[in-house]
Amino acid sequence: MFNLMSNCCSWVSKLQQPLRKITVLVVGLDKAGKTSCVRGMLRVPPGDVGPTHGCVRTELRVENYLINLLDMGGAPEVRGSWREHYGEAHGIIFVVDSSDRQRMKEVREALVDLLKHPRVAGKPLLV
Ligand SMILES: Nc1nc2c(ncn2[C@@H]2O[C@H](COP(=O)(O)OP(=O)(O)OP(=O)(O)O)[C@@H](O)[C@H]2O)c(=O)[nH]1
Ligand SMILES: [Mg+2]
Repeated sequence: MFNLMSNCCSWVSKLQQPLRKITVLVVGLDKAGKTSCVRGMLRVPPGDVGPTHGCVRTELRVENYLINLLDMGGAPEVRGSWREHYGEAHGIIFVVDSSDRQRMKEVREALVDLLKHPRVAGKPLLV
């Protein structure tokens, strides 16, 4: 009985908490699986996804968080545009296709480039 009351109180207090908005940037090489990961998080069936152009924004609600997911294109010629969003990102997901061993050097270069940016320093990073 005490547990039930305690669970109810914590549930009610969670409901009363204000919605917290955060922004998560999703980057990585082209065809790494960024859009597929985002679709997985949104519980959308995988399907056939083409290359992402620019920045695709979607919202995901997790408990009291409203997460603004920024899915970026990963082609070499558009990677420069990632940095336009480093400032607004609270955290970064760097997607790697670990089965694509031939591109590990390119992955390393893109990750090193990302990490040395001052607006990325100190922010949570999930690889
Ligand atoms: N076998 C397999 N295929 C996957 C997986 N994840 C993604 N794919 C396929 O790989 C291809 C590229 O996936 P995307 O999610 O579009 O990759 P992306 O990183 O968003 O690529 P860009 O938008 O071009 O930067 C698609 O054809 C997906 O269906 C996976 O876990 N396993
Ligand atoms: Mg994509």
